Amino acid sequence: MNFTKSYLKLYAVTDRTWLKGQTLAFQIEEALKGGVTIVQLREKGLSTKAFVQEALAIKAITTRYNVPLIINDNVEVALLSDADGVHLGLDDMSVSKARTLLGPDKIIGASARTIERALEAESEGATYLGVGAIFGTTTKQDAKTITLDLLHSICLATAIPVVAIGGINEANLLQLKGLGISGVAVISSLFAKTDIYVAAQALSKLSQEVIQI
Ligand code: TZP
Ligand code: MG
Repeated sequence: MNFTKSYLKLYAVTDRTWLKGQTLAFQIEEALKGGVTIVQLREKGLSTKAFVQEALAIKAITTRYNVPLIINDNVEVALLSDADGVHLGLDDMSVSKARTLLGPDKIIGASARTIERALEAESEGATYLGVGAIFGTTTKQDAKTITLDLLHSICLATAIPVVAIGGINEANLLQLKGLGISGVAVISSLFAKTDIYVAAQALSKLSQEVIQI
């Protein structure tokens, strides 16, 4: 996979809270049909073995759509499943260590909510930044919001692409226009919906309006 920032346009992060009796594989394929451009497997309770098995199954789907698969938090799972990359929060492995383990070609996303952290992650070899929470969210209990001004400043300060995350939905997405972001990441405004395919289509159209090419 040859990464370009266009892969970040509509970033789907999975959440078993919203399975509603469906499988994750089904939900992810609906999202992909609707226009999702990158998928992150976010699993907080699985063993390494189960996480790897799931990643291998989902990778077979994302590969058919030429969409990168990112593993949340866990570099070991990313290596064992040959996923396209990882996303690391502030409590996870350092970006520099992950870069050493994963090599130059894998995607490494890093969470940042200050300019200092953004620049540090960039210098350690991050591929992109996840910045938020932008709007109020109940999906991540400890997520504090940052201002749109700070999001804009981080985009200006760094050379790597920025994905906005946190509380983003069809009603507020266009507020992100002109800030310099390369994509929007969503959980509940996609996976909590009854029709994930339709939700992805709508979010995809709106994302096109706000991203900086
Ligand atoms: N990181 C910052 S906010 C957030 C994460 C993982 C949750 C985003 O979920 P939602 O449902 O799109 O607000
Ligand atoms: Mg994390």
